Amino acid sequence: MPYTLHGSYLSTCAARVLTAAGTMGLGTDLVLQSYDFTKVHEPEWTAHQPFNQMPFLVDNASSFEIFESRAICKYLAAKSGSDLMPSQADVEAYGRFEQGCSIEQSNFDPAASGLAFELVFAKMFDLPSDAKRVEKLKGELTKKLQGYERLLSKQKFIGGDKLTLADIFHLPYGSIVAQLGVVPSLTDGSLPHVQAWWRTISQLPAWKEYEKQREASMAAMAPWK
Ligand SMILES: N[C@@H](CCC(=O)N[C@@H](CS)C(=O)NCC(=O)O)C(=O)O
Repeated sequence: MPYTLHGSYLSTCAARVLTAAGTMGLGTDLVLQSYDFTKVHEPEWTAHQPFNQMPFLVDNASSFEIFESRAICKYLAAKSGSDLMPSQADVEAYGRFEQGCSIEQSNFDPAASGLAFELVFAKMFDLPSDAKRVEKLKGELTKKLQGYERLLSKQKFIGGDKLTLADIFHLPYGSIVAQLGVVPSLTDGSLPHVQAWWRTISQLPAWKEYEKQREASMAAMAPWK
């Protein structure tokens, strides 16, 4: 197998990599080696990912290792020549792509991942949830989506007029926020360009496949349900 991703189906960051790899057509080249979350605290894990987080990727041909889900996706795209990441030779397309990646990381992820933590993961890990923070994050993400609407009225996707990794990066936390319905403007049509964009990316076959695999994996570990 060319690539091994060490993580879990329950890891949103592993989901990002699995969806990107599937969309690049690398689905069968990459296998997920699944672990319990407690594993990230063991020295055996921090030798590969020093920040006690999953996932990390091993390129089995070279034994090269890389962590940080977005960097893993870009590594896979560079190696496979995928058009989900424009070539640096096309400087404008590449610039728009990097702009899109930064938009996701600075304007979407902080609020969306915070909401996912407060409303889903805190419960899952028996941690307290902060209702005041939830309200604050809802307001922040709602405001950010107005910026998304302005951007998406000028270009079809976050990184330009074509689907790129920048769009895929939104899926794991965006889908949690969408399912919870806590930021209605993502899906209710009040921001029509955002709604159309979200509908397109959340229907990507590799994302649907990931969701199926996650369900199967959760069913296999009944205590998580
Ligand atoms: N920026 C990192 C974040 C990784 C991360 O937060 N991983 C979570 C799972 S999605 C984790 O391993 N958490 C373990 C813990 O907090 O104990 C990435 O994108 O890979």
